[in-house]
Amino acid sequence: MASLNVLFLIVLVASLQQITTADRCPGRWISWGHHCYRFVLEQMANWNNAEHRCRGLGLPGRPSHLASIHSKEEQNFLYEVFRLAVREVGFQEPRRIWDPRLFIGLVVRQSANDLSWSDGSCVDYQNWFRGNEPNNYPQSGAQITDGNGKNGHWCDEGQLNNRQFHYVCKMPQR
Ligand SMILES: [Ca+2]
Repeated sequence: MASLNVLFLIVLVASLQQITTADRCPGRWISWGHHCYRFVLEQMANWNNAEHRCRGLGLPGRPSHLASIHSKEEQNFLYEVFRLAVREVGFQEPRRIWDPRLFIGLVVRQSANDLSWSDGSCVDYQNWFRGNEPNNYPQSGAQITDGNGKNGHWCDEGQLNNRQFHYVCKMPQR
């Protein structure tokens, strides 16, 4: 039931924002800008497996990866959907409800300045939590975070095959 509630919420958010999902995105994907986004809140995975599962959701000519973020507007959209899912529906992760996280496609390679998105796009926007993030490289995956006053800012966790979180995939619209 939890995943059904989450799905209902995403559809509700999409309709509230007057987002059209009719043609350009498959079911369970939300259209925003020129891309489709799939919030995977019904399961968790480590960063490597999340990226692998996102790739498996792609369509011919429309590669899917963990989401890359290139503007404050795109960040706000992703965080708003995640925030509503966490606070309004209730999460299936009670032990970490205070600090829910959503994997995105950013990897911190060898240093805080050595960043890459899994979809190969350029790193032209960052939204790290103030102070000391990222701080778990090398080879750490970034998450959108909600708890502890983080308000959607990004944190990293090492390593890519370790911690499991929910995640969000992104692919081009048709
Ligand atoms: Ca960190």
